[in-house]
Amino acid sequence: MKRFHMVGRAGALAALTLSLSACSLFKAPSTQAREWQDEVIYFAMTDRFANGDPSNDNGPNRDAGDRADRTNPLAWQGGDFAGLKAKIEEGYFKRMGFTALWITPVVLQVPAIPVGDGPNRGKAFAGYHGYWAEDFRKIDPHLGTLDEYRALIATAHRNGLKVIQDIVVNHAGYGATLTKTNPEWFNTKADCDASGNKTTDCDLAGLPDFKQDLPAVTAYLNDFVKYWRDTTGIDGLRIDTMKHVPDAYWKQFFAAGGAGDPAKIWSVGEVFDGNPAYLARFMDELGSPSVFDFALYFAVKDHLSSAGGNLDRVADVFAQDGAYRDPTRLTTFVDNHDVRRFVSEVTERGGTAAQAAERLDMALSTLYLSRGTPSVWQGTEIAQAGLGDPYGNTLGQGNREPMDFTRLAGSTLDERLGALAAARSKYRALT
Ligand SMILES: [Ca+2]
Ligand SMILES: [Ca+2]
Repeated sequence: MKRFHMVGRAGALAALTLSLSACSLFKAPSTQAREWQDEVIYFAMTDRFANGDPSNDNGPNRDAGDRADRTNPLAWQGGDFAGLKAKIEEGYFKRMGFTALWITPVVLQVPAIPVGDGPNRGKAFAGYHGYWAEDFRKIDPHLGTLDEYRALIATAHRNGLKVIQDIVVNHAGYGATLTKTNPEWFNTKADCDASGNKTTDCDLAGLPDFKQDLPAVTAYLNDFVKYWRDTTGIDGLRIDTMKHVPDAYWKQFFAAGGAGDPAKIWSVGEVFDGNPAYLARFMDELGSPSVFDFALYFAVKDHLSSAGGNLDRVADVFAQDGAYRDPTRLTTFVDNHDVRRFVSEVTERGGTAAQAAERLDMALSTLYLSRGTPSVWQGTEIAQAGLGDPYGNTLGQGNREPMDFTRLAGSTLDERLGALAAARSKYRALT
């Protein structure tokens, strides 16, 4: 019990979770290999992590929007596979106890579009994040080459790191060539209006929305996932916008022999919803090995970020673990690239920067000493602030600022992450 005394209230939550998890496991043992519950994931946005090769900063040089521009938070910044590989070789992830690396999508992006409103109006808005595919089977040259991607994966494996590739099967990028060669593959406004399921059949932010129910589309999407799965050595998939894709697609995707067959590859889905019963459906009915624990995220964000929070609300999330056949399969997080960073949740509630770092430490302790696989967004180790998507923020204010490694010297969170990972590894019950 010593470990619980060490971490105070977070430990008490962990103890509660453990007892609930144990009940669930007894009720219905998981057939999923346990190994992913023992991983600790670091999430890097490749373009904003480390620039190992300045020669690729301007990508395919199609137009000005392809050029790296550090004065524009919506432009490419220069980070690449070479930068990630160098950091692995330097022991950066290992030192903090990470065992898996999730990177943003690697595929070729559509050209930049002009920003129509907000503080960055008139600037180029590029696919630096990777979620705007032009070609689902090509590497974006800003990040490097296919050979460099393979070298990154091989280096990761040599250094005890699994690699998780981010994929999108919900949509293509704005004006992607596929929308011209195969326009019938995408939902129209009329399809959206007529649909009984707006969540799956309407576009997100105007992005071309695939009709996964068409057999040709199902096959196309499955095939590109199998291509990456079977030819690069990746260990896992992070699946974007999962709730915006019809259930029938996921059922065949996760079935035996499917592109996401859990016997062949682990995956974690982004289901942006705070209701455990809704999240559970994607694992227990549709077959996803894991989903992100948005329920815990919302509680941690609202109740660990200020002295006025109510810890009961965090405990309430664990109390609903019975919604899942196996809650240990959830992937937990305190923030990510789509939400305000936890540090800014604290400061926006009136906390100081020092209090924000302390509260972040507490939030991470809660995660690491609870069920689920922790995932940590780049910048956490330096208590990076960030108000939200850079689209609506000026340079320096958003949640996807390039990593500033010089700030590690002034941070204790990198050591703390290492200590927490060591505790999880030593006391298996914590996972
Ligand atoms: Ca570069
Ligand atoms: Ca959709």
